[in-house]
Amino acid sequence: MPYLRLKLKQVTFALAALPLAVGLALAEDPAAKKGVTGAELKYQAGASPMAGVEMHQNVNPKAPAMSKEEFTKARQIYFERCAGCHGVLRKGATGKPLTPDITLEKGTEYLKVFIAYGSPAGMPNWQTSGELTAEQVDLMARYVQQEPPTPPEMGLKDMKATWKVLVPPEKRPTKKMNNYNLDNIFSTTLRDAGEVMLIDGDTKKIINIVKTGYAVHISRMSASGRYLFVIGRDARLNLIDLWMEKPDNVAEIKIGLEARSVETSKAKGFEDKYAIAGSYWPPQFVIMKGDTLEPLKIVSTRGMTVDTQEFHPEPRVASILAVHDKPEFIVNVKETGKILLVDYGDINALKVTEIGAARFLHDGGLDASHRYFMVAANQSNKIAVVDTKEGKLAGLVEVGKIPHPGRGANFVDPKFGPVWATGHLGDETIALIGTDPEKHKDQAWKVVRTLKGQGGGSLFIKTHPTSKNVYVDTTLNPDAKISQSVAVYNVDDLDKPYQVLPIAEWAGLKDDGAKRVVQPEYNKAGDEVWFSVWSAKDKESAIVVVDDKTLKLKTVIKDPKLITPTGKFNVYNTQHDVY
Ligand code: DHE
Repeated sequence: MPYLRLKLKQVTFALAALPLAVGLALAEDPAAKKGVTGAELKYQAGASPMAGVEMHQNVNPKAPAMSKEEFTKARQIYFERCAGCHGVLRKGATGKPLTPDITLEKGTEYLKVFIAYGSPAGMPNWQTSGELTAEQVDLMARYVQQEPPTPPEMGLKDMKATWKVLVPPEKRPTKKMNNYNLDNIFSTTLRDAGEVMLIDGDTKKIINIVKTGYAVHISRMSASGRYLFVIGRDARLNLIDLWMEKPDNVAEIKIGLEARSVETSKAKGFEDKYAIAGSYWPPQFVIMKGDTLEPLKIVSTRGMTVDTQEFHPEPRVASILAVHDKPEFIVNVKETGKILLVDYGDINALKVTEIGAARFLHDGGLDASHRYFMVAANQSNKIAVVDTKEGKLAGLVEVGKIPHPGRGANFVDPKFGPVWATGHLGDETIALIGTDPEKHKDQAWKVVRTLKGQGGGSLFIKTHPTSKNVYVDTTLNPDAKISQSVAVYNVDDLDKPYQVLPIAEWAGLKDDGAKRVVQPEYNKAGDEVWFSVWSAKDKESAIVVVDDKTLKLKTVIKDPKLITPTGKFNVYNTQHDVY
């Protein structure tokens, strides 16, 4: 079969991120469809950084003809707008499959109408919303009848070719060379700048701005609290040494083409020894040396889905968490709905326990005892609970629509005992799940209480063991008043209505950006909560610090370099899974 080899120059990712930004800025909810909110659509359809990657492309002789130039254009649009829902190989994820066996039968005219007007099941109305022109819709209708182009795989040799040790371990400090209180540093994502800002939590001063991958997703800490790991959406992983006079990069590697997760070995005897990162493409995870990022072992996640037991060619790696008291990583595989307990005690004889949960696994965290891991299966509206001691599923809890906990929030419900809570993307509820099978057996792995929040579009919920408050953001709510504020609940009186804190207003920003309030994060002491006020990259953003006791504004962190702050990761809380 003839094929074209397409080459595209790297497009700037700021452009790729546009659909999300545009969607979030809308005051009403024009994308909303029956049963699917605009927030969900825009969130799931996040742009992939693979628009500029060289790919192998077969030409399907049965499909309408396309020039090489048209292929290139269409592929770019596909990865920026469509791949998040329909998958890289178009086998379907939250969106329907779009492989030629299906699309050729539908034909160009049908597909054009579908793309232009959308569908009640959730397909956006790309043309009537003004996001694509009639010409682009025609292009996409022809493109999806062609074979999906295949992005390259990435093996050890390819990874090693991207691997750089900037400061070898023997040239690094042998003790801490600065006076920072490392435990209270916040690694803050500057999403559209491709950097993290290290902020001193005590003085609120900037320590350093470190170059990283694009649109950093998360930061995680090594067991000792010395090394900080930062993963970009473009799968670039950076290792930062906090012992340096000015903490900075000491190693980096590209572990794939697109990624969201990284974690480090926490078990006794394995402190700082390994790092693990999971990728969306290729669908695999890699275990690396903790102090250099040298890749050691790559494991594919391709395989059968948990329910229909059909082969899935691109099951993406979602969240990864380290178990604290044994050498195990919990790897959550999105499309197959499987949770892998990866025993790294001997990485040459890796033992992987596969736990069937539900589709599509996304984000999660540990309960307060650190024995149970709770993860959102977002398209099944469930939270899967893994007992890490027994290595098995402890429960599959029915919750609200599209749970989205971040790492969740652990506190004690006055009536039902210890609970872990999640907010939802698709409705306004907050589900409290009992997590104490010893003393509160009847409540364990059940929703014991449902709180009503400000609205849907919630991404993150947070509390701290020393706090009496639980904060719930509503970042993706189409109503600006709601997306720019947070709800606070008092854990001692959960029947009391929530209080609303006007975080974006407190930021006092000079221009009228989207000012989405996202991801509460506590300081080490648990007496301050930090919120990002996230506007577009050419608008002013800020971090608002709230006094947790008084619920009053404590301070606002602003800086011209504080561009598009999203996640913030307090060193101590991240290192010890305190939330
Ligand atoms: Fe995230 C966590 C994936 C969109 C900010 N996000 C995670 C995790 C995954 C994930 C798998 C858990 C990592 C872990 O714990 O190991 N996120 C995805 C997506 O696939 C999605 C839906 C679409 C996309 O294309 O990326 C997506 N995420 C977003 C955003 O739009 C956010 C708000 C800003 C951004 O970066 O683009 C965003 N995600 C975050 C943050 C966390 C996160 C801040 C960590 C929260 C925490 O407290 O742990």
